[in-house]
Amino acid sequence: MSEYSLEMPQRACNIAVVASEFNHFIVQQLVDGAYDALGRNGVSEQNITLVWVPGAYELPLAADALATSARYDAIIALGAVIRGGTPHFDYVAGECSRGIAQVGLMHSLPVIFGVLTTDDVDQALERAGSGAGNKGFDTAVAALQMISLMDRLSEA
Ligand code: INI
Repeated sequence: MSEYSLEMPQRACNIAVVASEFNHFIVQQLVDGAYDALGRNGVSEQNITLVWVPGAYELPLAADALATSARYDAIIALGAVIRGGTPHFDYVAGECSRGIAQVGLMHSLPVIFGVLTTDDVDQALERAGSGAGNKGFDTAVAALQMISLMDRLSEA
């Protein structure tokens, strides 16, 4: 029987973070959380590239360009889509999540979904806090775990 548990990579990793400017006051906290997790797990800031896009809808295209460059072991997409009174939320959140998944599958690369989709600002702030309650932190841990898994699966 083989089992692949969640582990951290045993090598230097290059990470791209793509973040949306829309709702910047929340997304900046997700970015800070991601940097915190990466730093705690031995990724130096020299090995992190941060790219800003206007809104969550633009995240997949930028992620695709970063993946095409073949310079990164994982891409972390961060954003905050907050429900308003119109169907706009559904289009932005839906296309963003679909596109991010597609980029990962097209490039066989961990492209991690760190986009908050919430009913209001308070729900978003709860998920962008310091320490354990920060989705950016969690997504960076997931990115590293996926890099390790992809390394081990490609060696198997
Ligand atoms: N973009 C977001 O990242 N979050 C939102 O909540 C949001 N809302 O609510 O409209 C949003 N819209 C902008 C969108 O992502 C694109 O940047 C824009 O439509 C241009 O393509």
